[in-house]
Amino acid sequence: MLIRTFDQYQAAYQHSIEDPEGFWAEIAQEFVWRKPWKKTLQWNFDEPSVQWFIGGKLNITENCLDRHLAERGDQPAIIWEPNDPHETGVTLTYRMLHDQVCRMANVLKRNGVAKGDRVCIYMPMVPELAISVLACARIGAVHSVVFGGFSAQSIADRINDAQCKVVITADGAYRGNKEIALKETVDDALIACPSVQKVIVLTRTRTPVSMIKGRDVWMEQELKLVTADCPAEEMDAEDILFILYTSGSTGKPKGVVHTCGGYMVYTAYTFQNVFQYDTAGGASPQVHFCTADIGWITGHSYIVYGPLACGATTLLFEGIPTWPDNGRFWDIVDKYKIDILYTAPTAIRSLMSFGLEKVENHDLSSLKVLGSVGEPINEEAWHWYDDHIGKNRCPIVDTWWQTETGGIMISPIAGVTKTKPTYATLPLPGVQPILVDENGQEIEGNGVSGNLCIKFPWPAIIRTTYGDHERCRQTYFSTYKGLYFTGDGCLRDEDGYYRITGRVDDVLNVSGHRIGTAEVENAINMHTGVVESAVVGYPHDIKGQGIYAYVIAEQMPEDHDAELTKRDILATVSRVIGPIAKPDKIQFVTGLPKTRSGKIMRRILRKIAEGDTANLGDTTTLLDPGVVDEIKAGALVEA
Ligand code: 6R9
Repeated sequence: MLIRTFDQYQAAYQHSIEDPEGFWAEIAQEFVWRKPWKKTLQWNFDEPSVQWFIGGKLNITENCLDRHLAERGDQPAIIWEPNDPHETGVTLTYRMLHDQVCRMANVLKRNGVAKGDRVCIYMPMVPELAISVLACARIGAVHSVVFGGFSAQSIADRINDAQCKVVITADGAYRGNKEIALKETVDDALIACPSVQKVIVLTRTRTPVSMIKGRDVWMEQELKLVTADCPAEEMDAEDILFILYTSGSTGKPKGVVHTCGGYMVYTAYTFQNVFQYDTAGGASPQVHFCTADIGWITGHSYIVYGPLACGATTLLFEGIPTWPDNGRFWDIVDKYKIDILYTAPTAIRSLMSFGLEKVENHDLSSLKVLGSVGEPINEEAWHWYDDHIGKNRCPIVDTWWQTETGGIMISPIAGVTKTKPTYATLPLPGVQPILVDENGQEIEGNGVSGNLCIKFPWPAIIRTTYGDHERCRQTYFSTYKGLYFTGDGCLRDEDGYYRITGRVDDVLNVSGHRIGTAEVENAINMHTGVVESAVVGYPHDIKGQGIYAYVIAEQMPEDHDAELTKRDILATVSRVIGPIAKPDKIQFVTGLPKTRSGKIMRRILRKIAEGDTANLGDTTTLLDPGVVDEIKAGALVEA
């Protein structure tokens, strides 16, 4: 399954195109199946309906845990580095992790969770988060991890959409020098969540929390009441493994559904190949450090499932890159002799801005592969990463993929594919990208750009959006007939290399976090006195994209303080979605540029937010062209 040379990559790619079923069946055979599958693939992108390894039975935790016990039971599976560098970390060997996952699975059972039930997980980046995720998978419960930065309202929406029966959380979380009250936020959410019967609470910060009789239980006490004996539930390859909510261009976030068999095969295959993880194990196994939060897909696939399915050692970091100082990543790299570092362009740009002092006083010689994910990486950040972190001896894998794709799609294979700054380079075996124009016509040849689609299913493709299959069809499979549409724009250069240029829909990418403009507008519009708003992205040095909001407010009294109102609006957005969605700039306007049919012309607002007012393009279709001059005059753009 491991590709070592470019020739092998080309051969594997060719095989995967000519005989996709044979290609993936061969890889899938390397895993533990309770019952073999009868048919490898059945698909149709119109419904859409995609099934891999049909009839196959397995449990992903047997593949991530049990099957490693004989050979690598004493090898570290998870290394945990706490927020505070002075606190002692935790290393869980495969045997210990297996034991703890089984215990936690029994805690879930004790609390009424059965196969198919949904469990919401809202936790800090502690080992118990990974353990809870795996415990759900062990008993066939469906996990829905919600990132710790989301508001009570966002948690409630997600819990209600999936009708979760149980919530796993902690009293609080540490993030840098801050303490965040997680349980309190969950309590606020649960006022509006009738489906939730039990809340399992881990002690982390030991901040005072309310514990409701009959509903809330302490994880530590529950764990004392169970054994470590928990046989894995037999799952169908197409049973749901998890739901993960992500933003789209319209309305509320959708629950992306991934299933057991295909997701396991694909995350393990891509993990091992892209990062060239050496699974030899032994006395000093390679250490993989993915800096994402498990609340996002990157954490699901490349902290938990992919690495563990390969028997790797994966590092889980609770804190942030800039605390106690901006050398924290480099402290961790040296402390654990990290082999693979997988992070986001926004983190690289942020660390770049502090200069080289904290880089130069570290060794970093253990690093072998560097990865980037989440947003396009700009040339300057790519070179800084290459020069100062990889010292020009570590290949950089710029990995393009999405929550919906489950795993990496377009990326170099470390040390195998020749890299090129800002390019995700070539599709991995099994991935068939195509570029199309607005009419869905394929754009062939090289030196072209268009909208990125995929024309053939891969094992970890989204199966549905939870509870609303039509939405899945609409969003991904209806724009271009017979194709999965990614929402990204893309360029294919003369060498056939792919470069992802960013979203072509109304989805923002702020510090690698996906946020829908409509979601932010809805939140702003909930603020008292706001009549209407329009949100666009603009280039931001560190975050990649910043959020620019144009807001029409009701007539304000003479002595009204606009700055205070802006702060109130930010508080509302924080309350409704979470701090990650707070606009960077708010401009009050008296009107928005609309077409005669009432559609906001975001193109114009985007140009103004970018400071590119000389090229507004055609404004003749506007209902009232005058508003554009007013908005231009008040724009909050630095000269
Ligand atoms: C894994 C993840 C997906 C969106 C995607 C694209 C952007 C991700 C990228 C990239 C350029 C890369 N994106 N990786 N753009 N180069 N290497 O990030 O999933 O949170 O669902 O975001 O992120 O725009 O469509 P998700």
